[in-house]
Amino acid sequence: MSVKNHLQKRLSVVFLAGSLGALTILSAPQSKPVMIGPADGPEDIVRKAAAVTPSERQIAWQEIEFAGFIHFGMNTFTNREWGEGTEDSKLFNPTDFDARQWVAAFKAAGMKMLILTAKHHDGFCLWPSRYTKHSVKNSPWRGGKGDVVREVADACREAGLKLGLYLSPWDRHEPTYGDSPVYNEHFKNQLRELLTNYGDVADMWFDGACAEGPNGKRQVYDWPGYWAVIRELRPQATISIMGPDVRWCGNEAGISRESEWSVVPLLKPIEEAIADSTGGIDFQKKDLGSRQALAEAAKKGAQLVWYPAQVDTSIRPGWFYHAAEDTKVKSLPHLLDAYYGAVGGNGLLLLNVPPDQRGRLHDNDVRRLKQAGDVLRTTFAANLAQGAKATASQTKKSGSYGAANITDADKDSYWTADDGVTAAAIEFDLGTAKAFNVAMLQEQITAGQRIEEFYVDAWTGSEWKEIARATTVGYKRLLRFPEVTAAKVRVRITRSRVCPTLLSFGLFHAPDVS
Ligand code: FUL
Repeated sequence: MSVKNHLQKRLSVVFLAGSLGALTILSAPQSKPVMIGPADGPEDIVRKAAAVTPSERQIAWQEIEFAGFIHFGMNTFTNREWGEGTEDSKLFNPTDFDARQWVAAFKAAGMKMLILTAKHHDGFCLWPSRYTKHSVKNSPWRGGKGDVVREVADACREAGLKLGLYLSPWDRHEPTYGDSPVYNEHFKNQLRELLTNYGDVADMWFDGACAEGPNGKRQVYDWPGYWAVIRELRPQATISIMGPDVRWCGNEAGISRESEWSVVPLLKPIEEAIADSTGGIDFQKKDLGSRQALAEAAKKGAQLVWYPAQVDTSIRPGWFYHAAEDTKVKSLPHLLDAYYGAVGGNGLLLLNVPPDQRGRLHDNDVRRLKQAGDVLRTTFAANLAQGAKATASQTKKSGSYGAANITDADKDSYWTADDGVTAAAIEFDLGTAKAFNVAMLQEQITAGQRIEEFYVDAWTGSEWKEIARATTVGYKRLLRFPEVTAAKVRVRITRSRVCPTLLSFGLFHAPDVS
């Protein structure tokens, strides 16, 4: 399979019009889908879209913001991206393995989770699985007694980083692959090992690559069965990409959409949609969740689900380590662009940094991670709008939804307007003139995603001047602009699906890195 075909495989989670059954497999606390159909008018559709809210596990996932990906395994030693599955286990032999070094470098970047390729497509397992010989237990590393998953899990726990695991369903080594029910059991067994023996696992990450096994038959994955194992053993874990909690953003280049809606329409229940590979919604589409996209889906009958975007990209051209790419580590501005686009665009940034044959991250990558972390820490150390006096043009009359909630230190209190009010302005009086070049908005996503268009203006002393504008906000929107000095700033929300909410507003000063 070419890389392109393979990518298409990953992204061809596509949806045909079909039965709209309930998500029986998914036990609480699962975000509830809301149905839309041809009888719904445009206002019904947006009202229903605004009523879709995230599950607890999706909120916890979103708060991670920035995570690190580790591609490490047989390919590291064969200098490949995709192994055949026929490689000798003895080739796996890191000379100076140090999971703590990975974790320290990720922490220095400000990442809060590490996702490890426990098994890539070649089938080599980084833990001593009982269910295959093709693993660390038959390698010379640590005399066959080593366990990469254990050392990484321990290092993450010590450092307070969440652990996620990538387990490739496509297994080019496993003889039962293609004998669908047998392989599905094998895969579930491996999942059980990973989810019971290593403490907490915050995310399971599945790629969709699929092929024929040695018997010449194409493997049919039992996605609902895999998910059920995860829900049973780690109910708080999210299931990413080929899963119901987190979707792929649609590219591997670290590029985010201008308008990233977490509520998207599916034309089938998600377990059918994931299993399907023919026609329908394509996650590479530019527009997944606008009013127009929703109206199109409603014509066919669809369910609206909370399905936020993950932006996965590598710090180098490849996912695995290749010495030839030591000089091709992404620049600091490039990484910051990916961060602002993803984390500041209602997504999560999953940045891959591959360890080398020593089992350590290369100095060039470590240095870059630290630089990125230093810049982000400096930028976000002080919110210049914290404590600013906030006044809204309209506030919901019943309850405690005042604009002061936006700039207070309380993480949960928020401002909202009365039902039916879909445009509003909030003024922030900073007290004294302050210089800033980054603005941050957050909606209260527990109440859904609502804002469709807004402007940020600064008071020049005699008039309001627009300094930034954007469409969606969702969990977080970050906007960069040339430095502005002002004592008063205003957010004008000009379009919202239903009355808007604002959880938080921030102004920051980012150092120049060009
Ligand atoms: C892809 C895989 O084929 C790549 O090797 C890599 O693991 C990437 C994150 O997902 O689909």
